Amino acid sequence: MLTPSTPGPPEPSTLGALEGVELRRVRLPLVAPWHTPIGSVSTRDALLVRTVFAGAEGWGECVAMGDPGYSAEYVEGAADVLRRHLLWRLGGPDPLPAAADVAARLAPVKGHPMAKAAIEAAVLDAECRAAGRSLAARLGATRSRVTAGVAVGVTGSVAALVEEVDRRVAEGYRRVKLKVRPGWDVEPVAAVRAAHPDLALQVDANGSYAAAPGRVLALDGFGLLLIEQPLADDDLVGHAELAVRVRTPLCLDESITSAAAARAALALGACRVINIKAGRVGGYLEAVRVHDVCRERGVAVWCGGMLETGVGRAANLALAALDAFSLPGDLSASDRFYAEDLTEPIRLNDDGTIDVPTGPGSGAEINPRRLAASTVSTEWHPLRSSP
Ligand code: SMG
Ligand code: MG
Repeated sequence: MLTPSTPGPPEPSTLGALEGVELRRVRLPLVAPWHTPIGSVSTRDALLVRTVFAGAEGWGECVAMGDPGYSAEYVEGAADVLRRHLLWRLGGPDPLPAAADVAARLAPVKGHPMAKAAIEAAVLDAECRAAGRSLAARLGATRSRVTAGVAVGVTGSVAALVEEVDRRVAEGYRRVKLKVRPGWDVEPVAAVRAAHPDLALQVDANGSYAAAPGRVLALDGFGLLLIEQPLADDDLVGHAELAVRVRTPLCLDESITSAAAARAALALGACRVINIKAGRVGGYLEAVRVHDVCRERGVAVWCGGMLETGVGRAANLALAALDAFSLPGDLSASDRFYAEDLTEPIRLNDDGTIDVPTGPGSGAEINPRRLAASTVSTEWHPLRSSP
């Protein structure tokens, strides 16, 4: 049996006390509007968390979207729960010992995994930077580069979709994910498959077949790698019933909110593949636990994306470098969504891979000019108790 990957031991603390946390709202225009079964986005309204310790600082990105369409969280709500209920739990007379303790400190607050994950990411980043160690090494990564994947939204016409897929393939992407919903499925998927017979192709429905599970069967004949989240988040039994009617593996995204949820889904036969997003499961450390559950069971996983800026994208690359991430993730280059990222741009290699950052922490190098130009607001929350 495979042994679970063990993240490295906690670093000896050169961090010092947590002085405070900055919440920073940024807005980045997308290179083109992004249309999905759950809404459209033309500007990424994101929330960054900066933890400032006496000895180091770190950044995390909250992946909540502007609207509560993907999950219950949304960026303004995440900022609110951070300021009212989460941040103070890291301060006070009993200083936070390490990133591994963040989840337990925040556990009295139910839900809000994306807000919690952003704090944990920022503490992990600071901890790794203080130790001169990469997040990838801290999480137990085994690869130095990962195969990229690109997600293509719902477009105005089938011809426009095929044109976009042609362009992505020409850019060097070897795996493409299409967004589908009832009415935008068989015809576009058939057209892309006809134009690219050998392309690694998969689809994501964001739960849009909940009212018509039988319609998913029409997607079974296109040699897809997987069909992602056809039914509602909480419908594990419905997914299990559908899974025995289709040959294409079902993959769950929204339904997998923790390692326990992953165990339940796999025990029920609700999916054969899992999309892991650190934000959705409450942090990178829980994401590693989801990975370990899948690894023990021989289940394929891949790293999802939430239109992250370079801050979150770099951390996702570290996660995707763990060994059970056997399928390409929604890990594209910075320029897939942003003409100018907040960080040094993440680039696609000629062979369709992206390098896993090796620098300290997440490896993201924030460009101060770009950060300042994208910032909408900042707030400082001091946490150090007076001596
Ligand atoms: O970052 O490449 C990306 C986006 C990938 O499709 C993507 N994400 O359900 O997997 C998903 C969506 C969620 C974000 S759109 C609201
Ligand atoms: Mg998805």
